[in-house]
Amino acid sequence: MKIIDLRSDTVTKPTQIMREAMLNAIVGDDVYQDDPTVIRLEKMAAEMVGKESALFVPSGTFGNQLALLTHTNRGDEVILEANCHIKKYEVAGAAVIAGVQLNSIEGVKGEMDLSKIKQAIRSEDIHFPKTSLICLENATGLGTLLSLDYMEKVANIAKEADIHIHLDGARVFNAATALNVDALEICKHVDSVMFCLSKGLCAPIGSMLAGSKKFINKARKNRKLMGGGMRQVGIVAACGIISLEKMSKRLTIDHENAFYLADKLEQIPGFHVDRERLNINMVFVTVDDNINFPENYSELLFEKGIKVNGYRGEEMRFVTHNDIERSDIDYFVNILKTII
Ligand code: TLP
Repeated sequence: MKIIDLRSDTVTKPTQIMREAMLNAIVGDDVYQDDPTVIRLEKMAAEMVGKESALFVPSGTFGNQLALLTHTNRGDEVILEANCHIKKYEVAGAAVIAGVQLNSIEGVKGEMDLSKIKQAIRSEDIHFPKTSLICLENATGLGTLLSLDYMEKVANIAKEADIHIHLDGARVFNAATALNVDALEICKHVDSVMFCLSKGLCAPIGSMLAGSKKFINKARKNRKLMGGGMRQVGIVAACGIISLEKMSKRLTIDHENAFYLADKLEQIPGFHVDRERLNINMVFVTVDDNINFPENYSELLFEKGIKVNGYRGEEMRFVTHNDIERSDIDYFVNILKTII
């Protein structure tokens, strides 16, 4: 039975072309910077986001935490949105690895108020930590987008205060697709960007951290410190090249499938899609209290070959990706109707 997995786009399997590329990849020792496939991937990644250099890292979390470690000094303060991945879902890595304090601002749809950012930047005072970084996320994990105009305004604030900006661009190619721009238009407003190859872009492993040559040289050493110096990793980087060349160009299909899924879910009485957060490949749904929604619904769906995250009475998230077709969506919605 085909498993239809709507939990995340992290579940995507490498494509047949990726599997063949892995088999044929020319490799070397990447800690010696000897792996031609990694070198090619890093060059391509840097160009696509308009930065001087890029570095292959094992995961998105690794790339974000490496960026924090490289941009800051211990005891500095970082400004970011309260619901962002770095704050919420990275196991307090910022405290453990970079040793920084997070100053989070509750945003609206992932967007921090500009005046609140300005207020959060510390002045010179014996009591205060130094504000050394602002982190943004685009697309956000809430399914929303930061506009180019907003990003430019944050960049101007940061420039004035001589602070760097790091972008968690785990889904920057989804953001670029939805905003109908090149990823480099988004990334020109930040000093560093992390983006994932292993989500909608289907690589089995890996993310990229990009920035200035100086920043990436420093990050390369910090990557070693964090245990992320990998050896014949061209075997995986070969998939990343296909992610960038090919898979980054097909994300519209996932987005259109998310809209299709949203339309279908809205036809179920008592189901509500958050339309304002329907921009990329994520559909957020709430269900009216009076709907008889079985608590073990994810188990019931799994019996029919569908994987979703467990329902805890709050919002549900369904994510479309390369392994989800329209017929899978039809099947899922029909099964869902039968169990409620
Ligand atoms: N997000 C995962 C979970 O960790 C929540 C998901 O299923 O969406 N930044 C953003 C915005 C992310 O959404 C994620 C993963 C990461 C960073 C971390 O990437 P990985 O999983 O490669 O460490």
